[in-house]
Amino acid sequence: MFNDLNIPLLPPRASTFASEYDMLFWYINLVCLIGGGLTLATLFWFCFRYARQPGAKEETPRILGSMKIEIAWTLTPFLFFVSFFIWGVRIYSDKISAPIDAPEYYVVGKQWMWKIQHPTGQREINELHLAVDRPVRITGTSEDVIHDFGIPAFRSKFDVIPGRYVTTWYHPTKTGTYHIFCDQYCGMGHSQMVGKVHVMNQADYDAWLEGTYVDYEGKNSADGSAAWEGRKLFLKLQCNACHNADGTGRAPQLAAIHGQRRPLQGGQDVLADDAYLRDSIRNPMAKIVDGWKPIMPAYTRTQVSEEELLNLVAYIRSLKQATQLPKRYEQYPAPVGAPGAPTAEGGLSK
Ligand code: HEC
Ligand SMILES: [Cu+2]
Repeated sequence: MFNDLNIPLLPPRASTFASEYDMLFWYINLVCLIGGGLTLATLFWFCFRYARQPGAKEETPRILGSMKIEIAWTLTPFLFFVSFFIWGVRIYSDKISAPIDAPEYYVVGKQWMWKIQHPTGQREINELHLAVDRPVRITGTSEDVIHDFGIPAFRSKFDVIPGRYVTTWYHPTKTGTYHIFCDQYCGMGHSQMVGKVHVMNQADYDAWLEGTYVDYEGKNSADGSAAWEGRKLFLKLQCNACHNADGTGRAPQLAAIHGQRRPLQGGQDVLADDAYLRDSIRNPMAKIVDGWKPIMPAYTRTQVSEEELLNLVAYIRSLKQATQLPKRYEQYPAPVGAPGAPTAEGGLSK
């Protein structure tokens, strides 16, 4: 009933809980409003109706209680309160029992950020990517004090408590980007302990998992994705000594070549699909890009395993613009949280 009413006072409804939760919210509000209104109206009416009339006797009549009225005004609110309780328990028990096959995501609260780990290994900070219409289980804990992981658009919040696992679940129903808040005051940086949840369609989410969905806000691939592994390898094998972002390299710039036709020496061209990228690394001499010298070493199976090669290809596929390529002398940065590594707040960790 309330679903098609767009009341901007409320956050968007993006999970299966949202409409049921809102109905209960409005029901409680309506009952309280009507109950309070009736009490107030009666009060005013009595003030006028039973006001002392001029010339009336000094004494007021002594009236003893009425059982009927007592029962009516005790039982009526009681029944309403019980209805709040039953409805509330129904939603609550639904909220704490995740579907058995829902994949599990981990959330760790820490002064003052949210660390999130996907069941497939990807990690993110202050961001959570989810696929639409796929229920997920969320297990949360805290590294220091009590925080509370709240997503208003899902009508969901739960305390994350040091030394304990707390579980809830979501079934996102609408693609979009919504707020994550810390809903429990947790110290100085509490107001900055916020984030975003991105509900994507399945194809975008799969690309995000792989690390090739990077064009929104120009961000890099997800930590832990295939493309992210590929980037590490790219730096480790020093592919950036020749292929780099500066345009000073001795090799073609690799951004946005996937899916394009590449001109080859001898006048032919070839579609740069996954197989071509793979061959270009295993056996660079076979197809030389027009205008470049055949100086690229072949990377054999002992240097780059098939799995690593997949990651390299995913990385090249994820490159949509040249600025995403590393600099010529860039080294792989230490992971977040490691000694000397940049922290989410921008300083250096100890
Ligand atoms: C010594 C310099 C050098 C190094 C190191 C090097 N490459 Fe290359 N690479 C080249 C040159 C030059 C070409 C263009 C000529 C050719 O096709 O062989 C090329 C071509 C390519 C192509 C085809 C590009 C196109 O435009 O179609 C890919 C993909 C590629 N390299 C990936 C890699 C990867 C991945 C690594 C690291 C494992 C790497 N290269 C290391 C010099 C290098
Ligand atoms: Cu907090």
